[in-house]
Amino acid sequence: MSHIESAEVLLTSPGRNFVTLKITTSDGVTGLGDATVNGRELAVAAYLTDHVVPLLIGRDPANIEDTWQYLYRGAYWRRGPVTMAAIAAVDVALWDIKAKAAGLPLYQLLGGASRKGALAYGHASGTTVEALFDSIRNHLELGFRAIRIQTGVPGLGQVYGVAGDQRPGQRYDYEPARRNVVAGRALPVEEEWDTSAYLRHIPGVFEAVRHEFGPELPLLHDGHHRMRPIEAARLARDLEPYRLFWLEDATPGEDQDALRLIRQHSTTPIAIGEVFNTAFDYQTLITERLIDYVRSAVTHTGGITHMRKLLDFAGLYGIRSGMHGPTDVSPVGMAAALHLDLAVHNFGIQEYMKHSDTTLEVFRTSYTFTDGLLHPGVNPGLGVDLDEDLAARFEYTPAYLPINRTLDGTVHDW
Ligand code: CS2
Ligand code: MG
Repeated sequence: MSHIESAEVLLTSPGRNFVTLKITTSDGVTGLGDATVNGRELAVAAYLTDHVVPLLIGRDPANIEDTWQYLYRGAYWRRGPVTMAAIAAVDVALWDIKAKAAGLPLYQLLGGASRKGALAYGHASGTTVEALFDSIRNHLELGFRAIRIQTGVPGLGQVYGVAGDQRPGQRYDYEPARRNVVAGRALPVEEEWDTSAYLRHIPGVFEAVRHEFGPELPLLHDGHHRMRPIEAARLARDLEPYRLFWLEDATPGEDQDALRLIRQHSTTPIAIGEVFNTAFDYQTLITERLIDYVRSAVTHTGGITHMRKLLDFAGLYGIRSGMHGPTDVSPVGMAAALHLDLAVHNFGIQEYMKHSDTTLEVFRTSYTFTDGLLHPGVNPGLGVDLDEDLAARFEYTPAYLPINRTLDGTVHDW
């Protein structure tokens, strides 16, 4: 019987920090899993190294479900982003191994392809509406067929989701956790926020974009958990004329009941879940049909094994996938998402932002983006190789996501 011979936790920072688990079997097959939790990387690395890797050595790599249950149910202290990202990394690495051993791309083990490719949405943004238009045009030229739009808010400085204004053809990273050194210590950057100003501004932005780009382009928007339930309900209603593909994370993620209030007031489709980490976080939302899209990432939600269950559960209620895919999900996590996207019936859309050239030199991927559709490629396994020598040259650097404060200085959800 083949067994797990070693499992290594690799930290690298080719432009931003990533945590990768590499499992090697006694047959010499290797598998990769992404364990990156943006701004909290070392916590997952320590959980893996100190509490998970010692349990893996000697196990049969083929028994993925049993290993999942062993790490989840067997831990007593369950759930949470750190634990679930660690389990996800093990799970994805084992699926990578199983598919490589079978000589098949992973999606074939998940039931095969249900579509030609996964519709991707890109992030257009601008500090002004004019800059946003340029960014939308840029994304259309890059081939995107669905676009998320975010803008600056008059009177506020740096706002979430708005990269610097873009030049045509330019690739940009947005909101990486930032390194901000104050008196020798890395501290989070602080941003300011005013929900009333945001709510006054956004409907006009959508009106202008629909006027310029027409009614057909699928448009998405992210509220980044910043509104109170009644504010979110009002925004969802105000945006109805612009027929959004979705309004994402309108209210803080912990409060499942808040989504009920939005539903009572609006037919704008609702997406949530990038900060969730188990199917249990969705129980009320799915069974009461309070959302339309599940936003979890494979990396943060227990891997392929758990995401597949979550998506099958959502599918029973007509709810579709919209997996999280910012650049803080590594190319390994993105590849895992794409295999699931291709296989599940209730796929909706996939978030996609190309990683930097440096990241893609360290992680060599086989996925493609053509005519707005992503495809995981047909190489056996996940289709991602890690150049470990190159990875070792990019040392981990502490960085935080920003902290948010309202204009009177009160800490607000970022
Ligand atoms: C965002 C994320 O992609 C999204 O929709 O909300 O970029 C999120 O801010 C980051 O993943 C945080 O690390
Ligand atoms: Mg989001």
